[in-house]
Amino acid sequence: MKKRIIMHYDMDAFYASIEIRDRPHLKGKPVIVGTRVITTCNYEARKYGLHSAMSVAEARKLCPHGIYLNVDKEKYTKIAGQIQGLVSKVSQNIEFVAFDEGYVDLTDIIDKYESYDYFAEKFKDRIFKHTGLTCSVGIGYNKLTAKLASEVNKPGGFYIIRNKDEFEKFSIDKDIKVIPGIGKKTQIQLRTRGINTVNELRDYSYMELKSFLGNLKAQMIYEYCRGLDHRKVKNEKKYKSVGSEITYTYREENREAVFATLEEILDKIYIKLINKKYYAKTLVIKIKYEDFRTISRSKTLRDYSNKKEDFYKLFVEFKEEFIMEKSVRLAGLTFSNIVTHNSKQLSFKDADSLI
Ligand code: TTP
Ligand code: MG
Repeated sequence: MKKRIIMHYDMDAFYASIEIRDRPHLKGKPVIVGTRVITTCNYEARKYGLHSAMSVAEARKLCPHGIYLNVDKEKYTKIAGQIQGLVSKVSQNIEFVAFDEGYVDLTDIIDKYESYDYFAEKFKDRIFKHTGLTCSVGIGYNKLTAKLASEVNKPGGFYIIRNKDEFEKFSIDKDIKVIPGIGKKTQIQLRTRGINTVNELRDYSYMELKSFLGNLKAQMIYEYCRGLDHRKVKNEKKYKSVGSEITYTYREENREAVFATLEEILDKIYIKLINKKYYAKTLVIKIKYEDFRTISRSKTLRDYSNKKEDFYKLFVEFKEEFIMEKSVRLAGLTFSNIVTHNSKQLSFKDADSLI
């Protein structure tokens, strides 16, 4: 099997960086985003011991001169969608694991670049050029090593773990908590047995780990501490869309009637979009004529939206521009280019590389 090359990227202090980008006078100051609890804070604020999930009240005590901002999730969602769009132009073999991070399987495309370093730099430059935001990048031979690598030179840097030997060197003195799956509870179970570093963990056989961690956890940790990880980058080829269409039992000749139907469809699919907490960017119209010729046209907003009036505007443009050549047997509308509000995946077109 061909050796896999996986990249992990993670935006730096994501919400805080967006706010600073949009208000440049905040640059260099400790910036905290959160109402009651900190969602994130920039690296200046972290110097005061502030971190995600800390209460804002406590943060204000530690860092009274910090700039405290409310969360503008709608804005962050749009930018997350923009970033995911950029990433999906690198490859279709991508998996978005959170709002601001994801994996890209580079196995089949990395040869086009002169080196891993070059790719990592180019990727970061591209994100910065288009969004004004920095990210950290890790390249590894599986998801585990890519993820660990992206944390090494955070914020703004990159790191590469090329093979098992490099992983062993990299992890030799690392605390066990760097290994995914070793949370607070598992840390206690391990530390009480004197296991504090990844290297010490490697001294334990699978059977020994199993005796106190259980089968599943033991297997995962046994493999991870050796740099083994077989998880695939879950390809998000399936484009999300929300749409509906009707087939007339007769052939509709009246243009107004077709658009009246389409307007009802728009109402219907808009409700679906909202119920799913999706944001969309593109509206697609599909018409099948009596001779079965099918045409589709799309219109795209500048930004992701969940506002009825934005989509209605696109609909009105369709209505004004559309020339109905013949009577119609089917009419439909679809939202595409969708991003979910609460993170994760989406769907974007154009797969071609590059950076
Ligand atoms: P993270 O990637 O965990 O953090 P970050 O991007 O702010 O900082 P880092 O440089 O360490 O990567 O999370 C991404 C965004 O998700 C973050 O900006 C805010 C949001 N978030 C929450 O809303 N609640 C949380 O508990 C965490 C951890 C993040
Ligand atoms: Mg981040």
